Amino acid sequence: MYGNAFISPEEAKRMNEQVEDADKLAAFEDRITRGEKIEPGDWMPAEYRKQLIRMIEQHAHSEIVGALPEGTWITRAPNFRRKLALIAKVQDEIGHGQLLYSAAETLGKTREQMLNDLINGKSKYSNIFNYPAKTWADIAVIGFLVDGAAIVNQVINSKGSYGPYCRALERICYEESFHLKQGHDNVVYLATGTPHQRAMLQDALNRWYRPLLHFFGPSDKTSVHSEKLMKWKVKLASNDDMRNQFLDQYVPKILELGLTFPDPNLHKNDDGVWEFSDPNWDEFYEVIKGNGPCNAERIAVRKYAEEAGRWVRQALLNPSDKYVTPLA
Ligand code: FAQ
Repeated sequence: MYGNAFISPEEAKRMNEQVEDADKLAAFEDRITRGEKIEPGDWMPAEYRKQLIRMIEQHAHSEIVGALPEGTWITRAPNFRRKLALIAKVQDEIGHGQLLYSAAETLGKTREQMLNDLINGKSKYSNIFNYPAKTWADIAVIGFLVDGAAIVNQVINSKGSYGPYCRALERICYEESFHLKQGHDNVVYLATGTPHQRAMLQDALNRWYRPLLHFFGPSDKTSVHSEKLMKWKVKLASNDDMRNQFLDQYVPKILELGLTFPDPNLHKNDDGVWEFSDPNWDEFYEVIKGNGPCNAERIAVRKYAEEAGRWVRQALLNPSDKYVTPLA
């Protein structure tokens, strides 16, 4: 399926093979300095295209895999109102994946290629969705803090240089703000509930703290792509700056509920920068390599969805095909 792509994969390959012209590169960088948006048919360096595909594709995968930990709680939501809200949120996350795959397609990689790379383990997706949602309090923490972290990152990225990605992010951020409200409501409810509910929430916070620090990527000293991405205004803040903004906004909100973070060294220094204990970066690299607690399970679910949905895609593409049959 080739949906909204403006550039075919063949065209993108041809454009990448062109010798990079110094004048074109200078004109491109001038446009970025002036704050203009780059659009799909515009000339762009092959490396810019490659980086954007990598980043938007990873983001799209994160949305559809990110729906899985929460999705497992739809049948176990504690009441009808919470269930309705969770169903709507999970549906939104899948919709964000759709928007982002469409944005990545404009750069010349098809959705099929992206989904194949996801299920074959070639593409990455956010570390944070490789941890289990063990209790209902995990759903509260995901809704408040994972969505909160995603908003910090996405609001910043939405001011970037590539038009289709920024427009997708603007829409996504509106919806994420709603997710945040339901997550906050859920956190406050549990924090002000019975001792058991508070303990369950504290336990969830303890488990999500380190993956949340990892969420913004490795420190600026070890980040691989930041320099290039910031030069081309794909990223407008470094990983450490985004992490700091997140801690600035959310640590006080958790502390004011009388909850804690499992890190005695977490504090803001005199320069306004948050300091924390080493969040175990080895664990981060293992998780993004595919060795986290739930990587295999998440990919297995995506593989199943691809296989079980194949007949639907075939039926949509070839409605007259008599031989299209659902999986048994
Ligand atoms: N997870 O050089 P850098 C959401 C990789 S959406 C996994 O610093 P960069 C919504 C990175 O790819 C969440 N891998 O990378 C939701 C690279 O490896 P590579 C996703 C990570 O790109 C909420 C290597 O480490 N958001 O949550 C991670 O400059 C609730 C070196 O790193 C986005 O994707 C990570 N956390 O900066 C859904 C936003 N961090 O590719 C459901 C767009 C780094 O060379 C429920 N992305 N790596 O093999 C970005 O802003 C950037 O890509 C960063 C990383 C900031 C994530």
